[in-house]
Amino acid sequence: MGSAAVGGPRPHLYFPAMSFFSPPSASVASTLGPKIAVLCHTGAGGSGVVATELGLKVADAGHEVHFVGTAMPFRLTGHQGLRGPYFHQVGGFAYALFEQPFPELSAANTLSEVILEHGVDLTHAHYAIPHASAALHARSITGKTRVLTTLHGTDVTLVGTEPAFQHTTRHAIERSDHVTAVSHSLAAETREVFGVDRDIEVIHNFVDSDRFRRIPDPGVRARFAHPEEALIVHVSNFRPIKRVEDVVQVFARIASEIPARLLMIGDGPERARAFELARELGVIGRTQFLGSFPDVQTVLGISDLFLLTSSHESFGLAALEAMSCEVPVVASNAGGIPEVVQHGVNGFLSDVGDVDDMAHHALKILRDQETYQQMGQAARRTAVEQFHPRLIVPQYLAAYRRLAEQSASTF
Ligand code: GMT
Repeated sequence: MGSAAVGGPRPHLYFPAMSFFSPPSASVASTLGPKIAVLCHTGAGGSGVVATELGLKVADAGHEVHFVGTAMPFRLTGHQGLRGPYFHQVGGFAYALFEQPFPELSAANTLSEVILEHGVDLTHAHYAIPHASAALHARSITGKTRVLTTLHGTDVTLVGTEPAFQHTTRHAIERSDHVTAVSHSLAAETREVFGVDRDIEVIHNFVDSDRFRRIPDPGVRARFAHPEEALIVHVSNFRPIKRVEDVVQVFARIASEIPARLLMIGDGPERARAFELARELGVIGRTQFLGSFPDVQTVLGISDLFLLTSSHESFGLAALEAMSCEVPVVASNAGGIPEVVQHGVNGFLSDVGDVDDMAHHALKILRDQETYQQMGQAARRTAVEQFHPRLIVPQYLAAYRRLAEQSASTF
C-alpha cells in the first residue's frame, strides 16, 4: 500500500498497513456489483464470524470484498483466493507520548487508503465500536463510501451503554447510511437505549448448514466420551455475560443423574473460574476445556446437547450452529435467543440463572430418545428453513445495492 512507502525513516514501533492478495488497483479487477470493505473484530466472537462468513458468500457472489482489520479474521484464514476476499492489515504507530493506541484512527486511515486505491463503494462495519465510528471517519476523509453498520449485541447492550462510549455509539448509529441488527430484540433495545428513531433493518444471522451438520463419527466421539455417556457442549468467549459458571452448575446436576461429559470450547476471562467450579463440584474429571479452535463443527456434529446460559444474548449464533448439527439447545430466555430457540420445539428456555430448571430440561431431552431425536431434527429444520445463507445473504446484498445507488448526500 502507498502509505508504507511515505514519510521517510520510521521508528521501530511503526507497523505499516499491509495488503494480502489484493488486486493492484481499482481498474484491474472486474466486479459484478458494488465493491465492499468489511471492518470487523478479528478474534473468536460472533460478530467476526458473521462478518467473515458473509464476506465469503458475498465474494462468491462476484463482489470485490476487502477485509480491513488489525489481524486476519480467524475464520478467514485459509479461505482467501486470488479473486478475494482480500485482506488489509491496519497499520499503526506506537509513540511514547501516546498512552494508548488509537485503533479507530488507525482503522480509519487504512480503510481510507483501501477506499481510494480500490474504488470501494461501501463499507460494512460490524459492531458499532470502533468500526462504525472508523467507517464514518473514513467516509468524511474520502467522501467516497456509504456506511452500513450491523449491530451485533454487546456493542449496544454492554459497551455502547457505558458512559465512556454512549455519545460515540449513538453518533455511529445515527449517522450510518443504513443500520441492521441481528434480531428484533436488539433493534428494539437499540431504539430504547439510545432513543434513536431511525430505521433499523433486522437481518438475522445465518449458518452454513452444509458445513454445520451431523456427522456421527464414532472415532471422533470416542475421543471425548464413552458410548453410554451424553456429550454436552458449550461454546463462547467465556466473558461474564455468558455465565459459564451456570454451565458447570447445570452440568453437575445432569452428571449426578446420568453418565455425561462436558466440553467447554473457547477461551476468555471466566475460564479459570469455571475450571475451579468444576473441581469444587467434583465434575472436573468429566469436563474438558478445549480452548479456541476453528473446527468447532466437528465437535458439534457429534454432540447431544448445547448449553447457553448467558444473561443477555442478542441472537446466539453458537446455539444456531449447534442446532444446524441436530443438537437441541437448553438456554436462558434472554434477548434474541427466543427468535432462534423455540421452547419445547427445538430446545428449552429457562429464566436467567435458573440452573435447576435448565438441568431439568436437559435431562428431559437426554433421558428420552424420542424427545431427543424430535428436538434434534426440529433444530436442524429451524436452521435450514429459517437461517440458511440462501435466505439471509440476499437481504444484505439488497441493502448493498440500495446503498450503492444512493447519492452521496449524507456526507
Ligand atoms: O457473544 C459475544 O460476546 C460475542 C459477540 C460478538 O460481537 O462477537 O456476539 C454477539 O454477536 C453475535 C453475532 O451476531 C451474536 O450471535 C451474539 O448473540 C452476540 N452476543 C451477545 O449479545 C452477548
